[in-house]
Amino acid sequence: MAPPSNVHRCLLQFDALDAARSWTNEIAGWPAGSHVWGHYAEVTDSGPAICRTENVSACHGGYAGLVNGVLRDVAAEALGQPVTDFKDKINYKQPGGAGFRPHQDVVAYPDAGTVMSVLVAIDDCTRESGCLWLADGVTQVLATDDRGVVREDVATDLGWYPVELAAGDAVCIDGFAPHYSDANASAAQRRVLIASFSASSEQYTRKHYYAARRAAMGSATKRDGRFRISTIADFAGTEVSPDETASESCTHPGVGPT
Ligand SMILES: O=C(O)CCC(=O)C(=O)O
Repeated sequence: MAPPSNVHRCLLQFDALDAARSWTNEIAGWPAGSHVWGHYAEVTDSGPAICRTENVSACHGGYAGLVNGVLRDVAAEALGQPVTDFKDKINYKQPGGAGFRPHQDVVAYPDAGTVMSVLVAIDDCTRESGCLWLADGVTQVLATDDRGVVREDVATDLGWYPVELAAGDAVCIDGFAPHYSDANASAAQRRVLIASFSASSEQYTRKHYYAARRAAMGSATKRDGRFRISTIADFAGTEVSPDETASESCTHPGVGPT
């Protein structure tokens, strides 16, 4: 069967993939609470495990170059117009790490208009390790439940397909495309970088997104007292609330412009 047209096989190869792996190891080693935008852990059966670093490219030149280079080109081609990056993150999904409930990125990203995300596999993403599942053909916002994820009865009726990726492959996720993933039931880590872009004409910037994200997450936490790693409750795991978080500037090694 031909791969779906939104999949780019071997986008990163050889040295480029080795570099992304080594950058990811470097970033994973940042101390808890040292990154202003969030460097999060979750509870697993074998103890706390790193699950996400937000806004990686703000502090990492290698990833900043990748996001603003080949990933931007891929997103622009998918949208058929110039794009501007506004977000990126690494999801680590360690063995036993949780998955993500069905959601649409346009709902999760406050004030966003046109969204195209590019997910790059740093490790193999298989059904066992919790690859992405996508549903095509959705062009509007779907009904959500009180957690902001697609309502269960609506999600059940969608035509889901798994997107298994080898390390270095990438998949484009349109802002309306519902997606979810399962927990990592394998013994290997399943790390991905996801960079998100909007149409340049909309002038939706990284600064705007991260300020809106912070405000949305702050007011949600004030309401329910729960620490969270996302604006909506798409993450199916249990987040670990860090003892302290750098609030003005990052304190981890290798800090670039913040
Ligand atoms: O990493 C995954 O499996 C899913 C990612 C995702 O949907 C998200 O981070 O919003």
